[in-house]
Amino acid sequence: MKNKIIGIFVCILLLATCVIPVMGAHFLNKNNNDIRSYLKEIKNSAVSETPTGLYYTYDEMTVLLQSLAENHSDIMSLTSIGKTYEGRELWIVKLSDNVNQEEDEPGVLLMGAHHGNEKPSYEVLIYFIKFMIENYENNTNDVREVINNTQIFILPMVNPDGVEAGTRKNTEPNYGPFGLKSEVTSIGVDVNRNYGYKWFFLFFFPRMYLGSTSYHDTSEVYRGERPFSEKETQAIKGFMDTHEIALCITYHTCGELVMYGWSYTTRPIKDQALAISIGENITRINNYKLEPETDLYPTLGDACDWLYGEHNVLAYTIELAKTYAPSDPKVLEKICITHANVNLYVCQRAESL
Ligand code: 0X9
Ligand code: ZN
Repeated sequence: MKNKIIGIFVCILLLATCVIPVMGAHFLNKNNNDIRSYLKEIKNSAVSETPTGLYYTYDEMTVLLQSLAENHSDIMSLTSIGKTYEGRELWIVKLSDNVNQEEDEPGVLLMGAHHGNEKPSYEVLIYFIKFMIENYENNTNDVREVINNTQIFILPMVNPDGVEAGTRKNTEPNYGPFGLKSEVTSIGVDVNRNYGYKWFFLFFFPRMYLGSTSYHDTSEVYRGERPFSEKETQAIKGFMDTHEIALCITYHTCGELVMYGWSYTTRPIKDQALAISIGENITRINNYKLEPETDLYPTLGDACDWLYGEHNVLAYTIELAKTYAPSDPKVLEKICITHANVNLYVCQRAESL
């Protein structure tokens, strides 16, 4: 009996080791009231409707970013960090003084639209780029200071193919789970399940992540054939290999939440106190609820876990808005203004990390 148990245990171990590789502030020295009046001090640019509607399309965003980069080349650069399955460039904006040099200044990464059907998540970032440029030129002190002392990297659309298709997932065809089928079985991977940190935990703890990530390619939370199987996550991996980032916000919709810590476990991160303190200051600006990532649900392969686990980046998920894509321009404008100030705070806070 004892030998049988040992035998089973050895088999499980062997299976695991063989199968897996194959599957394979200075700002917030201010108190609350100061923050409110500080927000009023910042000049806000208006959300303007694009020719085709309230939200930018990928092409409209491309034209805008190219023209901003051309006209403000002293503080803004525009680079592509890769191409999507459908051939769209993954645009990353850098805002900083000496923008073409990699300086010894803290880096902040802001990302939107991991999920293509969550339009406010990129809209807030397009707005932020315009807000920073406008206020830099108007000599707004806080903005100038941040541009001069940090390096801000903004990837408004992580998943532009999904944005154009109006889908959560990207649009690359799947060939069954693990790509083992010879014909196309479904479309798309949830890009926010494809990062390589603890990705294999699903194999060990399937019940814990039931419904929040999946082997099944037809699922809305399909995690892909292997870690970093997707062009979007590969591009971000390549970017992170060559840049120093201290703080990150990745925007989603919806739920009005600011989330910190691990997604794969309820255990605290080693910088828990710092994560909560910065998170509290963010929620003082946007009045959202602060909670651990796992309160929404535990999951695997999301951007924040990988950024913190692999690169020590203090990373937050912000779920914007009450609905996926508000249609009232006033509602969207308020979200954009508020989160321009959230982003500004995060950049200022990065200076003293
Ligand atoms: O599931 C996601 O990727 C995000 N939520 S959404 O409704 N926009 O799909 C949350 C990602 C952060 N991870 C956890 N909170 N576990
Ligand atoms: Zn999302």
